[in-house]
Amino acid sequence: MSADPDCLFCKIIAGEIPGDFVHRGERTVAFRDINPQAPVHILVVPRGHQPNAAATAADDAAAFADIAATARAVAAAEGYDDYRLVFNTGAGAGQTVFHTHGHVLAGRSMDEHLA
Ligand code: IU
Repeated sequence: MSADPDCLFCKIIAGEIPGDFVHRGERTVAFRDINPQAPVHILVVPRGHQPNAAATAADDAAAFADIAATARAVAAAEGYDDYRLVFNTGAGAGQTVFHTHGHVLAGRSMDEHLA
């Protein structure tokens, strides 16, 4: 599976940088966001390097099913059936780490995340 030696999330997946993992699967991992924006804020990350969700959609659409299933599982493990799954896609949309990841946000009114 491809990895980018300069990618922060590839380094976390490889264990070169510590991550607070809640899931390590065959195709996805999940770890807690270092700067949580909600009581539960977990990043779901495909192991294969793609720069963003648009590239994943174009090149590995099945990865989205894995991300969605992992998001549901990690939210449920935290005790939440209701959660938000967000993909910031491109710098203009606020993306800062250019390895596809979904933000799983739960634990307070999701209205606060609509802006
Ligand atoms: P974004 O969608 O690319 O903006 O999200 C990147 C997230 O990665 C952001 O919420 C950061 O807090 C988070 N993060 C992290 O969890 N660990 C890190 O070492 C770094 C960023 I740098």
